This record gives sequence, structure tokens and C-alpha cells, in this order.
Amino acid sequence: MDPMRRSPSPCPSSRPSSPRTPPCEMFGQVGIEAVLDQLKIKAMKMGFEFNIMVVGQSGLGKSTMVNTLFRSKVWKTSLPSLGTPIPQTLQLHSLTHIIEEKGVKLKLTVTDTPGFGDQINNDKCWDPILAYINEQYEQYLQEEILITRQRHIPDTRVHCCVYFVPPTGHCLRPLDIEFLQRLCRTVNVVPVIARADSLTIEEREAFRHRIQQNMRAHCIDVYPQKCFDEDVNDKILNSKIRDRIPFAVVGADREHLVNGRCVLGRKTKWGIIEVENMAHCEFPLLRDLLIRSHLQDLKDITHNVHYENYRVMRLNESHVLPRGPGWVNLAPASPGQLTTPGSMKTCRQAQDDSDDEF
Ligand SMILES: Nc1nc2c(ncn2[C@@H]2O[C@H](COP(=O)(O)OP(=O)(O)O)[C@@H](O)[C@H]2O)c(=O)[nH]1
Ligand SMILES: [Mg+2]
Repeated sequence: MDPMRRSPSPCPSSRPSSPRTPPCEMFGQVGIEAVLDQLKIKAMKMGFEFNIMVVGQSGLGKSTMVNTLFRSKVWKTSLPSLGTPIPQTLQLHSLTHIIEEKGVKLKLTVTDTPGFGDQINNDKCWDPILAYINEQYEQYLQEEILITRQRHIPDTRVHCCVYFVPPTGHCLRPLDIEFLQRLCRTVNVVPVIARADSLTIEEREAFRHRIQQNMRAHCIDVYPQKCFDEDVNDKILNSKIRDRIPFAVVGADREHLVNGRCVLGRKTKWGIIEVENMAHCEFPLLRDLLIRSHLQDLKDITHNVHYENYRVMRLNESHVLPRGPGWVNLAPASPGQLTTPGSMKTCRQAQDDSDDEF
């Protein structure tokens, strides 16, 4: 997909359609295509920001998956029984790293949600997550409405939430349904079947189909949402992706030698599960979606749809009409408005988010 694709409008039907501008007959080369080089140079200078959240019960391989995706030790992983004790409440931890490849800098923020779904009573355990996501929208909004605002507003909004479904082989659990139903309206959600090496090929397919049925029955619209396909090419590519979601993934942050090649994989007694081998698991589909083909689209939909919905809701509830060009009186949201329950602990360990450019 073209990473520079136009951003979708949140409600296309409500926008007036622009009058068709006829193409102008040209009698020579102007060099317009050099704009692409300018955009590339500027983007390389600015770097990219990408904020991802991982949600799922302890031990499903969230930390390992983040390390696998970015081929770095973004998070320290732990053995389920030997690691830190399971937290008594849901906590949110964010970590920011700069990843650089071939001169392209990516400022990656990963938010982990240890404690999600680990309690006996998991009622409302999605609330702190929703509150965190809305807090980031609110921060962005408060910066955006300043009269003297920063040239580049720091973007901490969650661009994608990867939800780890346990490999039960049955169907979505009530907790999964509750979570997905709420979150998919606020953020881009990509569900995955975690630790897929514990399922046979047939079990994986049957599980995927049942999850897809569950999602349809409960109106869970995960990313890439059908209504934001912009053209036939999008439709074709995204339909293939939608057919395979949730991807059955395996994570690994160790390399092994297989036939003289170094591969990321999990060594078992009967062989090595190669995470980047499509014959073994669908990790490559997840990586391609999140990084190689849809990263910019995830950011566009976050800005143009999810954040826009939040912005409109806040402007409406402020009950103050603009008093002239550019005037918006928007009181900061009180903590209660953002559904922040007392149990939430947000621990940001951003290592390098003081600069607007990095
Ligand atoms: N079998 C299997 N084990 C995995 C997979 N991903 C991670 N693990 C292991 O599961 C344990 C917990 O992983 P971790 O990433 O810390 O899980 P988290 O609690 O969800 O962050 C570690 O021993 C990992 O090596 C996977 O895809 N398959
Ligand atoms: Mg972890």
C-alpha cells in the first residue's frame, strides 16, 4: 500500500464533495516528482513516532512479541513462574526507544498492561486501559487548542492495540468480547492468537473461524476496518488481511542456526519453530501489517477517526461555541470524565520524549 495514502474521513458522507478539478495540459517536464524526495528527506529528518499497546493475560508472550517485532530487547521477558509476581491490579507501563535502520529513525513507545485479566474478578479491567488511551487524546487536544502551540505536537496517542487471545482453541471468552467491543471504538485493535505453537494447524484454522464468527456476532470491528478502505486496491489487500485475522503468532527473541542461516525461533526437542517462516506461524503477517505496510495508515486512522471522534465529543460537551476565528474555550477534562478508576497506575518511563524532534 502507498504509505502516503490520503487519510480517511471519519464520516465521509457528511463532507461536501470537492468539485472535480480538470487536469491541466502540460507541454513539458516541471519536476513535480521531486516533491516525493523532499517529503522523504523531511520525514527522515523528523523521524517517525509509533505508539503500540499490548494487552493480554500474563505469560501469553506480549513482551516477547514486542522484541520479536522490533528485533530488539524492548522489554525484558520473564518466565511465567519465575518472573515478578502477578500484580494485584492492572498497571500500565510505557517505554520509549529510538530504533534506527538505514538512517530512518523510529521513536517507538510500547505500553504494556501487566495484570490485565489476571484477577479472579476481571470486571471492568478494561477501564484503566480506556482511560489511558483517552488521556493521550486529551493531552494532544490540550496542546492543539493552544493559541501558541508547538510546531510539532508530541504524539503519545496509541496507534495500535495488539490484543492477545489465549490459545484455548474454543472461542472468544466473555472477557475478550467485552474488551474488544469497547476498545475497537476508541483505538485500532489487532487481535492475535498468542502462543500459536500450542495448536495444531487444524485447531488454529477452526479457532480463527470461530473468533471471526464471534467478532461478527458481537459487532467487533478490528483493524483494518472495512469502512475505511479507500479504493479497490485497499479493498483487495485489506480483505486478504481480514480473512487471516486473528493471526496465529509465535514470538521469539533468540536466534538459532538453521541450515547455515541465523533465524529467530523457539528451540524445542523436536526442532526449531521459525517465527519468520509462514509454514510455521503467521508472525510475518503481523509484522508486515504493523510495520511494513500499514504503520502510516494506523497513525492516520488514529488521528482522523479515533482522535477526531474524541475531539468532537469534547468540543460538543464543552457547550461553548467558537467566539471568532480560532477561538475554542475547552476546559481540561476532569479525571472523572476520562473514566479513570482509582486502581490505575500509569508509569511512564519515556527515555527521550522531551524533544519535539529526535
Ligand atoms: N510456546 C511459546 N512460548 C512463548 C511464546 N512467546 C513467548 N513465550 C514464552 O512465554 C513466557 C512468557 O513470555 P512473556 O513475553 O514474558 O509474556 P507476557 O507476560 O505476556 O509479557 C516466556 O518464557 C516466553 O519465552 C510463544 O509464542 N510460544
Ligand atoms: Mg510482559
